[in-house]
Amino acid sequence: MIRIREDILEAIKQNKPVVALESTIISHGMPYPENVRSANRCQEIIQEQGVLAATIAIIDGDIVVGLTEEEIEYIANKKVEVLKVSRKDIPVAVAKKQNGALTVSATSLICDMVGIKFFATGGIGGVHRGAEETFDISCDLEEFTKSKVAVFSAGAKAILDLEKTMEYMETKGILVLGYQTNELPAFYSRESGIELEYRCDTPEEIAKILKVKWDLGIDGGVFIANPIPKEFSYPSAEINKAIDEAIEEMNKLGIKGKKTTPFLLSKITEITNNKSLEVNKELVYNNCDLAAKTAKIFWLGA
Ligand code: PSU
Ligand code: MN
Repeated sequence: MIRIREDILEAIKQNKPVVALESTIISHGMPYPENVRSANRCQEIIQEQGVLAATIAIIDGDIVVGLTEEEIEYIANKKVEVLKVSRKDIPVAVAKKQNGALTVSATSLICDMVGIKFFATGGIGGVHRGAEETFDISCDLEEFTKSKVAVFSAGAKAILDLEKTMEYMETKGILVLGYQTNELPAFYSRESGIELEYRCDTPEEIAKILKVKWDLGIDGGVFIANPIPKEFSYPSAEINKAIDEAIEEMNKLGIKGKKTTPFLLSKITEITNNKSLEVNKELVYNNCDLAAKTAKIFWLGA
C-alpha cells in the first residue's frame, strides 16, 4: 500500500538523511499555481543541502513517499478531488482508492512507518480559539506522542489559541525546542509573548537532543519551533487584525471541523492582499533549510 521512491528507500536503508514534506499545505493551504512553485522550491532547498526530499500524499489509493513533479501538479491543480487526510482518514482514502493530501499528523505517521525522522512543514495544528466550547484540538498534537519524528515548524498558526496549545503539549509530554529564540513563534510573526523552556542555537544542538531521546527509546516526536526570518516577519498587530476578521467571518458562515484551517488561511490571504501567502512560503522554506541541515548532522555527523 506504500510506494517509496527508489532513491528514498535506499537512503533510508543506508541511514542517509531524508526530509519529508506534507501535502495538505499544497492542496488545501495555498492557491494554485503558487502551491506548485512552493512545493518544488521546498524540495530544492532540501536537495541543495545534499539531502533527499520526500513529499508524501495518497494518489489513487497508493500512499506515495516521494512524489514526482507530475504527481505534485496532479494534487495541486484542483482538477481532481483531493481529501484532507489526517491520521484517522488514511485507511478510508486507501480503501476507496481516493486522492489524499496528508496533514502533519498523517505525514508524521507515514514517516514513522517507513523510517524517516525529519519533516518540515509550515505551522502545526493546535488548540483552536474557543476550544473550551468547541473541543477543536488538532490531532497533530496527539501525533507527537506517537510518531518518532522531528517536526520543523514556524511555531503554531496564529489562528490558534497558542497558550492552550502549549499547555496541551506540556500535559502530553511533548518536547518543544525553540531555534534561536526564547519564545514560541506565531507562524506569520516571530513573537507570541509565550516563553519557551528550551532554546537551541545550532542544528548540532538539536541533532544531539534528538539522538539522546531516541537512543533512550523515548516515544514520540519533537517539535522544533523555528521563527520566520526577521525580514519576512509580519507585524503581529497587523496580522492579528486580519486573523480576527477571518475568524468572525468563519463563525458567521458556520464553518467547522477540518474546513477551519483551510478557510482561515485562504481568508487571511485575501484580507492581506496575498501578503500572508508570501510570508507563509518564506517560513516553510526556512523550515526546510533547518530540517535538512539537522538531518545531515544527525545521520552523517557533518
Ligand atoms: N502549515 C501551513 N499550511 C497548512 C498546514 C500547515 O503552512 O495548510 C496544514 C497542515 O497539514 C496541518 C493542518 O496538519 O494544516 C492542520 O489542520 P487541522 O487544524 O484541521 O488539524
Ligand atoms: Mn480540528
